[in-house]
Amino acid sequence: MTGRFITFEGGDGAGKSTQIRRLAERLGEAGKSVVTTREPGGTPLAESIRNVILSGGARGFGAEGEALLFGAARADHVEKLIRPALLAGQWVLSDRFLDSTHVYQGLAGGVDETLLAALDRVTVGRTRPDLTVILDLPAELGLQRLAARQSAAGTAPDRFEGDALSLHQARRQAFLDIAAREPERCAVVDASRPEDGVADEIWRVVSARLLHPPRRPATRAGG
Ligand code: T5A
Repeated sequence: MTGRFITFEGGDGAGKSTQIRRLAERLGEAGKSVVTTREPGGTPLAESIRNVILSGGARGFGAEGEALLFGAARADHVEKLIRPALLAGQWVLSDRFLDSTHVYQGLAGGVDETLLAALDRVTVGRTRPDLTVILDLPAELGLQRLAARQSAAGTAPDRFEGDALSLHQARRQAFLDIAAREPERCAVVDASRPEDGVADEIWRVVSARLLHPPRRPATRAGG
């Protein structure tokens, strides 16, 4: 695969959609062909599963059943959109991916990690992110931003946004734990700052890790 795969993760209202838009613009100016997408969703089938889950219609299945639905949506998304785009050399920016399932359904939702790891193998195989940007901010601030957006648009919180503050806080910590375990893949960015500062830091991370990575010292054959 010649393209690059970047996922954005973090709590509700952290600014993922906003920052994906900003990064897509900058990568486009740098001459890259970019595809932006989201989870759950990204294909017609996965978008229909999104509607069922986020409306709360699948709540009765429990966290395990919801994890299977997220997995089914993801398998379609990877097969029909993400993998073909990467094979065509495009940069794919996804609003959420595997880590969201591990945090929302796993660490904070109680679904067994062994089951989730098996689901990952079936749904995405070796199509894993080159970089995951974790937008970190206090849960209260993310919820305030969402409340402001919802009151302006006249919409209501979805299936997960309406959860207790303590659960949102546990999710924030769970994303930070993933970043601590996988520092080579993940970069934590302070998302409590104004939009421009967050965008600049993400650009620095993408430039350093993917656009202009440091050259590895040449190894001598033989010796
Ligand atoms: N989920 C998802 C699971 O449980 N398991 C899974 O496997 C997956 C894939 C998805 C839900 O599903 C759950 C997680 C989610 O709860 P969603 O609607 O896609 O639902 O929800 P989010 O991914 O959380 O997206 P949101 O739109 O809610 O938040 P974003 O994208 O993080 O934030 P954004 O950019 O829309 O910004 C929110 C508001 O803040 C403002 C924006 O203008 C906007 O109004 N804003 C800022 N304000 C001040 N300073 C900044 N720096 C700002 N950045 C943005």
